[in-house]
Amino acid sequence: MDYSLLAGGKRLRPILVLAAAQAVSGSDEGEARALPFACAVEMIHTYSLIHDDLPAMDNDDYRRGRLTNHKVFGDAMAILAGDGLLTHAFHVVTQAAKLGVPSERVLAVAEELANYSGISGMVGGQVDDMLGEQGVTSLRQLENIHLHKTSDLIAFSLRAGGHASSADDTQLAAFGLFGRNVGLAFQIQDDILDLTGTEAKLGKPVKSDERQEKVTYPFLMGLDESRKRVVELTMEANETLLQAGLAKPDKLIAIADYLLNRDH
Ligand code: GRG
Repeated sequence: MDYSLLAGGKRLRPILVLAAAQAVSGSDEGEARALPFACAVEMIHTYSLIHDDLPAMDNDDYRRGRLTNHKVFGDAMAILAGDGLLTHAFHVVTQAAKLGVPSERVLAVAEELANYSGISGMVGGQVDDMLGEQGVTSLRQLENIHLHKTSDLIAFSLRAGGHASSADDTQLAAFGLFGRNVGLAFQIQDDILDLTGTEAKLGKPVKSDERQEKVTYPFLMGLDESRKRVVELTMEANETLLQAGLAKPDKLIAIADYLLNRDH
């Protein structure tokens, strides 16, 4: 569990939890109360990466700059490390009550964590992805997979931060929408960087019939349209936040802009 959890990674989801808590409360105190939710979402994210890397799924050898969990500890221990992180995340969520988060908010976060990461969220998205691996042909199908695989956990992160600072329903809804759009933009940007990285290595454009077997946004929309979509989604996300009556949305907006301009 420690090997993968402490391997690094961008920590995007926990950072979003803390920034959302601060956006509502306008103070660092909001961030401190949200810390258990931030840790819990990173545990869920890390478990999903460990399981996704297994031979029965994506069969990857490297993750976060080091050998994947199963390459070092074997498949059985990697499955158990994922299971352990998934279960422990819910324990960690409950600890927020000891930091002063009202118990009805802790309960709401536990319920949302189960929904956003579970069968109607991230796990459901992974199932659709695996079942449709050869058959994804439309943008709508692709978008639906990424809304669950990627956006749901990001939307959860924002809403959890909001709950820690007792956000109202309008603010929670705005966080959900911001997370949806930023998550989608993040995924499209990932696909763009994958393709442009490959092209840079090859020193020539990759033709559509030579592209990787996976259907991606640039594959379906082309590079220029994909880049435009990332900008549109980010602008829409930021607009949503500015209308939600937040005390201090600056950090969240800066994160969305940073993701828009990232090159790795
Ligand atoms: C196995 C239940 C189960 C789910 C797997 C997260 C996932 C679902 C699969 C990993 C593959 C993938 C590309 C998913 C899309 C989400 C995504 C972009 C994950 C990588 O997140 P980053 O870039 O990773 O935030 P770091 O390492 O920086 O935390």
